[in-house]
Amino acid sequence: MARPKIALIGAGNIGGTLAHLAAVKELGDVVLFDIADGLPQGKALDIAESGPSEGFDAAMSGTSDYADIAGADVCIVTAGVARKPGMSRDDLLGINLKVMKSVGEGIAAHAPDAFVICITNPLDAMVWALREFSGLPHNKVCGMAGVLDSARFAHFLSEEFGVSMRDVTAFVLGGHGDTMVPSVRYSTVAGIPLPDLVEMGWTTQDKLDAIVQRTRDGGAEIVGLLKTGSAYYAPATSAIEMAEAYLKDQKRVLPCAAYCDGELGVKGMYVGVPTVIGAGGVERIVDIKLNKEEQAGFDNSVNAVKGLIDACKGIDSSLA
Ligand code: A3D
Repeated sequence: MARPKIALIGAGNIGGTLAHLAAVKELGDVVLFDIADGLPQGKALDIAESGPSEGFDAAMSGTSDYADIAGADVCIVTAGVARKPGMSRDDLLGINLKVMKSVGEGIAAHAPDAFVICITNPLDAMVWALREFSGLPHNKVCGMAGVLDSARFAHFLSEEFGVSMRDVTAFVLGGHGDTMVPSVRYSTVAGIPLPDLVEMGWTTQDKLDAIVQRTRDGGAEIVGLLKTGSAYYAPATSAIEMAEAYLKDQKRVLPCAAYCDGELGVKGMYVGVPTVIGAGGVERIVDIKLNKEEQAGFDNSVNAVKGLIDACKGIDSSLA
């Protein structure tokens, strides 16, 4: 059987890291696409030259021609611009919307059967626009944010409790912005919910509240430290987890920006929800019941995403 083909649209910080991870994990042959002259070719060659030491079998190539992504099984989209200090994700909307148009058309023309994972910010609005521009089925287009936000939450929790990250299950839903909803009730250590751990004296409510806020600010914390761009190692790892779930039909239960058609009370838009990812793409949305407080936070987040989608419609009349 031929190796799967993975097209990475955008060969910047996340794109390059995605290519390296995909190669090392032998997920398939990788095509890096970017409009920057020489960048995708240079990164592809550099990674290919790490093959003999690492011992992976995966062909790497770089291109600025959409024809070269033909027949891709997975497309991961990072094309666009990233945040600099002082910018919110929403500040990127105007520029990245235009990029989503060209990327959506490129994927539709050359890789219409691919499973598409969008990472470009502002995530929930960009994945919606990318789906609209590409015309691909909703279950084959999704956004990566929840896996990353949950990983950040899990990392902070494992540090606080002094336990292995493998035993922490953290869960963040809603839009990928300041309004995201880290769910304390659905996050556990080896199945023990966080509120029980507060009662057991493992941490205090104040410390837990601070961790929830640090999770919401997780992207900004890294932007503030790097000063020249945003996070890329953990975002790339998160998207690779989703791509692997699709390519290996793992039926992973992962939070991602998925198209909701009534689930969790959301209709006709993308927002972070728990999903099952397998060979069918986003095969299912886990329609969990939220309590009053969680629902209020989630609704607030959904409204923020709605505002961004309306802004997209205002900028590009073909979306209205
Ligand atoms: P960066 O290193 O700037 O890479 C972006 C690449 O996109 C550059 O190499 C550009 O040349 C390329 N590009 C620009 N326009 C086009 C185009 N029309 N077609 C093809 N390529 C193009 O950024 P990055 O890799 O650090 O981040 C990429 C995106 O991911 C940004 O929008 C970030 O805000 C976003 N991001 C999202 C998350 C989430 O959790 C959702 C996390 C971190 C970053």
